[in-house]
Amino acid sequence: MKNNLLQKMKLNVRRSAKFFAAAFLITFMASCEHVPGLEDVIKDRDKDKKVKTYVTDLHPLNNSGVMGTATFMYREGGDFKAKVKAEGLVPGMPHPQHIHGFVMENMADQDAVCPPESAAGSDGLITLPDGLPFYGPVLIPLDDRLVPLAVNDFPVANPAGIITYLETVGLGMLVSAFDAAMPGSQSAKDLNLEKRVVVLHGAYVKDNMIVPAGTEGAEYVATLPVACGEIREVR
Ligand SMILES: [Cu+2]
Repeated sequence: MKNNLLQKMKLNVRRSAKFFAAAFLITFMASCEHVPGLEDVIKDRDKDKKVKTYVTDLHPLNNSGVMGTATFMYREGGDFKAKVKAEGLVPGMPHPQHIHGFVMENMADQDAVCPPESAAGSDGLITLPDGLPFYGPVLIPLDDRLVPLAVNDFPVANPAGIITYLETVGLGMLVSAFDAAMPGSQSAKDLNLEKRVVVLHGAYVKDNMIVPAGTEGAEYVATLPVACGEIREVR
């Protein structure tokens, strides 16, 4: 009995809601010449999908002197843009750069951080593996394509040692690729950029120290971390 009554009430509410909607529409159409077209509706909808912006300041690792900034922007249904501007790099050499972080079910909340100086082994250098417990593995290579998440071409520093990198990919493509590679659920939230770091790599090394290009006996170590920054959201 009670259930029946409840259902009737619900039905009535629904009916009156429909009635009001119809009445409103008729009044609205009668009182206003401009009926919102599809374009207006799309514009309004897109306004709701705010642009998310993330930034980080890149600080030197291993006394590299490399400094810079990285910016990421995306909007649901739109593009994902990655920008890196950095200086103090080796002119004419490719510099691998990645978004690093932890994506493991039981470590989902682990924040990636930049390695402290104490992360350096007995050789005094923070190598790629020395930093892994802090910044985690590579999640997204900031290369010339972004998707697929395979390593393609990385930016080469200009003669002044500056990298200016800008790459764009559809957010949907990036999220799909990201989720295919990690346990995810096809949502931009899974990128969790505020829990990630950006790491730039590549320097000449001799006697466990970064040295200028052209130093005799120096070897270019493309994996050596030279700058790092923890990503934060700009609200
Ligand atoms: Cu990296």
